[in-house]
Amino acid sequence: MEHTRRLALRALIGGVLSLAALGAHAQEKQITLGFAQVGAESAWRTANTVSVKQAAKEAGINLKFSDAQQKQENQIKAIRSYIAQKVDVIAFSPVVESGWEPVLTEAKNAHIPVILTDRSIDVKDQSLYVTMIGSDFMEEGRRAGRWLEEHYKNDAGPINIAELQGTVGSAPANDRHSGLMEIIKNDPKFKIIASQSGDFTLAGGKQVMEAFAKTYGKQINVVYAHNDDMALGAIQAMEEAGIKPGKDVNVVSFDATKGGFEAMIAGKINVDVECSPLLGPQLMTAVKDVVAGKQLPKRIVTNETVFPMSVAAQILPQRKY
Ligand code: GZL
Repeated sequence: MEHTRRLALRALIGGVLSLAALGAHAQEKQITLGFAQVGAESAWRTANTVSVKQAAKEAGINLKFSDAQQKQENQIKAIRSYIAQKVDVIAFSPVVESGWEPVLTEAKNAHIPVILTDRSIDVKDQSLYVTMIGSDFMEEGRRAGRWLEEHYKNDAGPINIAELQGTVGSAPANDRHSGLMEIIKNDPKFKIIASQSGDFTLAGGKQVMEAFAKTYGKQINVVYAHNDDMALGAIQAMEEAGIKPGKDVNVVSFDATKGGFEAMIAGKINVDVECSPLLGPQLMTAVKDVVAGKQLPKRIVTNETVFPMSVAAQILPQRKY
């Protein structure tokens, strides 16, 4: 009897130890993350890519990375490939808000959790993604609108705005426009006399501003550019048309990149609404939490502010992108 009990106890201890070892081994299994990036359209995007890659390395996460050249079909292809490779988690920055249900349903059916970074999507089934990590673009638009209200508070107007929109259908373009409208819609002195997409690129911003300068010339009081790259392109176009950006025309921009700060110091951008691309560390924490089975909030908003040109020279040395 005693001998049997001893054998049973030994087997039990052996089992517990091997389970513990298995558990420990399971925790050591490297996580593989498939990340489908929008493209390389802007300085913001380049900084975002650097942040994701650096953070994956520091977190010991195996990163599979793709660049979609700003085409939704390429992002969908990349996500399908990550599903086929059975990655642990998929993350991406959706180039546009719509058209994601089919491929995200495939990820859900494959039991691969999806994390959104930077831009959001418009889906009925909220279970198609775990969380969205990124800026509140509506609030960014409101901040720009509040700056305009304050800047022109003693000016009866009319204040004519030429808008350089970001990528058509993208969350930042939709919301930076809507956020602005929320603030100025009840103030008749503000009027958007022209609005066209420059697709978040410097070349696009320059091309659109060349056309605006030809058509509207000195009628334009404000250029409202959805990112610094388009603002910098518009500055080139204004100067070629004999318009002084930052003086004849107030330039409002978004991202607060190094290029934006340098243009503010040169007096060519009047205010830059910050939008942080440094999402890598938050993404990797979320990836590890998802794999560990932890609950995540549906929305993780990045903290950011507004920089008027008056503070640009003092702040630039502290900037990380
Ligand atoms: C905003 C991001 C936008 C930036 C642009 O979070 O999606 O895309 O404002 C970038 O510079 O191209």
